[in-house]
Amino acid sequence: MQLLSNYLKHHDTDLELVELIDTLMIACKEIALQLREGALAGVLGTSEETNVQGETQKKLDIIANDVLKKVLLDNPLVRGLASEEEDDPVFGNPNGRYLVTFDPLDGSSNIDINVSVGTIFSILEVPEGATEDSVDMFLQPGRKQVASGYVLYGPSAVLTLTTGHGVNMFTLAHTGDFLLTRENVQIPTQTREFAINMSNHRFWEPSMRNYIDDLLKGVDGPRGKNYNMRWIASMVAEVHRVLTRGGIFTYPWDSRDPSKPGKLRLMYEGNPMSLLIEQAGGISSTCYSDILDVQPEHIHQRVSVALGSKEEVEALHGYHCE
Ligand code: AHM
Ligand code: MG
Repeated sequence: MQLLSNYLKHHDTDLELVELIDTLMIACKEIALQLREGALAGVLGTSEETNVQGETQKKLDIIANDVLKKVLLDNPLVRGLASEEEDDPVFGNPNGRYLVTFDPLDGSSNIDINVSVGTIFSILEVPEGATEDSVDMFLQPGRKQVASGYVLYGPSAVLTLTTGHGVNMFTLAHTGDFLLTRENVQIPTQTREFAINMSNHRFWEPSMRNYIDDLLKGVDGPRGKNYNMRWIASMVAEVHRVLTRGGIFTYPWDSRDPSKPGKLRLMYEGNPMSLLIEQAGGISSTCYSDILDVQPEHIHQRVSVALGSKEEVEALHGYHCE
């Protein structure tokens, strides 16, 4: 079995990018250890803090954010980072080549019930001529990402990574190394499995309601198949399932807060997951067009998400683009 860094080097990955990914994994191993200890380390429960989006932070949201921030800022390759848990970007070496955005602990409502969570990350290059540190340098469409991935902290810790040449999975071994366990992941083009928070049904657009209602009609409905449903409330775990056995995952716009395009965040969740899904042969969409083409206007911008098996996302498009 191949070590993460050896695998990347053997596949002609830029050596500085390999070093940056190794740095990210130092932080993720530390987060995995803290999660494993759970109540023993006193890390469960809620802090007194709220983040920039007004959400209450779990203690582990803050710990994971601090670990990532410290480890990344120690690496001179890092010009700046932006986190779901920070109000503003944080800048490092003015000559650094890379920008990193991350959701330190996605699905953190699952921490206290001991269900899977994950770290999601996206790597961009500093645009040419960006002499002044500014938030603007982060506002690049997802297609510009040079790498993205997540570490799922489940029964095992699994890194799923793309550097723009397919998707590979690496499992954290007891030695502390990430070892290649799945190469060139491909999402099945068809599926009978969907994931959506059904309790928001009454708040969706009519097109989304029609699509889901037709799935529920099963073999006698227009889609002609019986569908199964899953909802883990952890995007990392849902995307991991989609990459492993196919499916469609969606968190669409809803009318609970009409001013926001969706719940999930473009720079920390939408873009990194979309690159993985496209690299594995799936589609990742706002329900109307590719997420990777969205031009970000704000660092904490939200986005409507529908991703997964190619033919299923195309069917969903049919309902939205009639
Ligand atoms: P978080 O980044 O604050 O954890 O929020 C994102 C999570 C996703 O992982 C998941 O898909 C969604 O929120 C679950 O939302 P809901 O609470 O509506 O089930
Ligand atoms: Mg999240």
